[in-house]
Amino acid sequence: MTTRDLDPIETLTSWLTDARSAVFFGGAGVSTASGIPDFRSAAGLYASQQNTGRSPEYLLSHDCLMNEPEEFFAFHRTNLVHPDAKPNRAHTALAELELSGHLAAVVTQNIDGLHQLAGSKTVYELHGSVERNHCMSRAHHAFGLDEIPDEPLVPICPLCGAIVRPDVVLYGEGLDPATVDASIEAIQQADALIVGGTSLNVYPAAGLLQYYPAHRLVLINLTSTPMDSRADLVIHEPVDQVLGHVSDLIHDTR
Ligand code: CNA
Repeated sequence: MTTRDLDPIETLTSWLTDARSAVFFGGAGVSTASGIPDFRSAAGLYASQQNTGRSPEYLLSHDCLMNEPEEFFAFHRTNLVHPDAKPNRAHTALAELELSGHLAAVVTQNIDGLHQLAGSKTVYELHGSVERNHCMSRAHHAFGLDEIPDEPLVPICPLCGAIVRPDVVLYGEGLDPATVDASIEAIQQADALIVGGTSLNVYPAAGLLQYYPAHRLVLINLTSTPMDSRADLVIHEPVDQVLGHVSDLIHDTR
């Protein structure tokens, strides 16, 4: 039987069963089932910010942090920090696929730390993580999410008085070169690339897909993306359900 005879779930299952170095490249849609809104869905942050006169791009920018830190931290705390969120089936399925030797790495645009919480070991966080924070003095004092000074509205380092900011790549800031290099290497060596829960609108992150040389490019997203026409398999279904189903099929039959 060829993959032409299989439905999309069976095809993905067969490709991931064969895979020894697959990479998952994901975005905010991976965490919507954990109750964290994405940016561009109807229920996302862009729609909810529409009437406030301030774009999420500005409120999450380096300029906003420097010029209006109170606005920056109010938006960041309310919309991007979700300490009670739990991994969903997408996160746990990817951890299972890594453990069973099919998946080499998760490359994520997310900043929520849920892949690690689910048990994934090799996770490249292109946009950083709200779990890590540091003060903006040369001393670079580090704080976990639980340790960030609460007051005043703008968190201040108790050791040196500088602002404590999240280790998140803001609009107007560059990506960490070591994380980009490691992501490119994993993508170049992948025997399947599964892209899920991302609109592929944010650059340079989305541009990393161009480094994938092989076939077996899979897109799992509720809505269409600019890469759909280049993919070998497109599934417009919830990524948590698709990956959960595929992981069940692979791990129940081993
Ligand atoms: P985006 O532009 O909001 O796109 C999300 C995509 O996911 C959309 O195309 C949706 O249709 C799709 N989607 C939503 N739910 C599901 C689902 N259950 N199954 C399948 N598809 C779904 O977000 P991107 O990640 O593409 O944009 C990158 C930004 C978003 C990064 O800078 C992130 O830091 C930022 N972000 C991250 C989080 C997080 O860490 N959880 C939350 C919100 C935004």
